[in-house]
Amino acid sequence: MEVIKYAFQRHGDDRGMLVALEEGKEIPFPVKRVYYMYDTVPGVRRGHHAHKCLEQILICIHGSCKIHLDNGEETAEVELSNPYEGLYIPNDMWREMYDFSSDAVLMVLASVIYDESDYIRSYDEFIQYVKGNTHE
Ligand code: T46
Repeated sequence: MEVIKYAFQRHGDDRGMLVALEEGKEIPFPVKRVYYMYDTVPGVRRGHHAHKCLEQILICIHGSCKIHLDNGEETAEVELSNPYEGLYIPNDMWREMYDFSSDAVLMVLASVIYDESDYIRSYDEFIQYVKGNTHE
């Protein structure tokens, strides 16, 4: 599986660091929504779903966490531990977020507004859905 992880440009000077993200430049989709999670309970695993029509970039702006990706054929584990790194997650990708450090803040840039009907929350349904999409 091709994992798309960005290393955003860092603007550093003697005052510290700054990362700037612009739609159409660093972010390859219109940003319609931003959300973030923090105070994650130790040992918890979040996500456990896929989306039919949603592109996202996950940025762990503080602390660290890991992301499990599954496209129905292959899986990958990705660690996010730098505030200048972004993980791109396309449509049709099962995701789980885990191993959050106690200080983790995971910010997500999303291409569409929140829509519960876009979620596939059953893994079996996800597998059927991606098989259908590839006409196997
Ligand atoms: C995803 C991963 C990376 C909203 O009201 N608006 C929102 O935009 C979002 C994302 C969530 N919510 C509500 C819905 C639930 O009552 O916040 C609550 C927690 O959401 P959820 O259980 O879906 O959170 P995660 O961490 O399992 O998944 C989230 C996103 O939902 C999902 O799209 O890709 O982060």
